[in-house]
Amino acid sequence: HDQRIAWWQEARFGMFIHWGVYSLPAGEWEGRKVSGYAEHLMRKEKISRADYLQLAHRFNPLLFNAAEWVKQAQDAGMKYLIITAKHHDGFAMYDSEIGDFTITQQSAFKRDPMAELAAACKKAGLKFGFYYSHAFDWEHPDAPGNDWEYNNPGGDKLLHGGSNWYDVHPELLPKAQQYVDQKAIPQINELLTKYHPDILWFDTPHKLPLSENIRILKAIRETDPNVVVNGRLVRAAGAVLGDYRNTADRPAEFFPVTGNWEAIPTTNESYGYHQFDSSHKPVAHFIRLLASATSRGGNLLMNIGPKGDGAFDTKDQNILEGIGKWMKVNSES
Ligand code: JFZ
Repeated sequence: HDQRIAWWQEARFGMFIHWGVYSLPAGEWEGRKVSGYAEHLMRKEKISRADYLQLAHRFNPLLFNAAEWVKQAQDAGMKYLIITAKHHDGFAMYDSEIGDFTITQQSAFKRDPMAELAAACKKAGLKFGFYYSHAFDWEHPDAPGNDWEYNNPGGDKLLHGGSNWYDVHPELLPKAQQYVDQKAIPQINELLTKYHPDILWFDTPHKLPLSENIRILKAIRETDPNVVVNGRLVRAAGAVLGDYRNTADRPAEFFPVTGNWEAIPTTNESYGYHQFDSSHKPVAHFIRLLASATSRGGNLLMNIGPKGDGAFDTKDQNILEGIGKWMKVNSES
């Protein structure tokens, strides 16, 4: 563990990127604004797998340029980059051979942006990794979370016992296990063996029972004992079984002062690009967070949401540039 996490402890500042099919509608559905997290559009609007695929077919981010993204991260002083290889919608933003819900098979773009980013990061000496939604998967017929099309447990409804569904309805567990065996573990193995990421970032562990999360962690360690794993893969009675723990996006006053930890503030109120959310915080806010995190021994993984055309939002860009200017003035080298 100590060796595995050494680079991460030095890194201090990283770029978190939420980018997917949802970046195209960007908080709008059937002519209406959809507030909150833009990356939750499929769940909020109860969009069917077939309708979501229509969006995927239109996804064609021709302005995407991996080297340019990496440059913007490094110019802001960031030392690592983590991007959504698969968010809760279940759509693989890389060339996956598991299933057909993938960017290479379904989008007009056809390219593999994760491969391009992995290569660009490696070339530039930026640590690189993936966000992978291991629990929530709204396209897979057996996975937790989709209660509008499949009536699966783990969704919004209190049907099946809400977030403790596996305690209330253990008979539904084999279905979720089937998803873990058929999609989650094989895709995580693909990501590890095809792209050799430095870090994997997981989320919403409460959608699966502890035993499933531990099974996934074991599979990861078997495939690649050196990959750093965040604290939101397995959470058991306050304990963290990953390499470090994550805080919620809270004010600096509540940052921890001990252990390995990471905060994940986003520039506005959404992680994925939201065309109607202009609540971006000023540059000074992020510099303060960074100073506070660093002084308490933690890392700041600042999120931005690139647009559906592959360009960064100018509001995000301005924040990154502002931080970069401060970094330049205040760094020794
Ligand atoms: C989750 C996701 O649902 C969201 O789309 C995004 O990916 C974000 C980074 O993670 O949302 C969360 C999860 C946990 C907390 C807040 C938002 N939390 O612990 O406060």
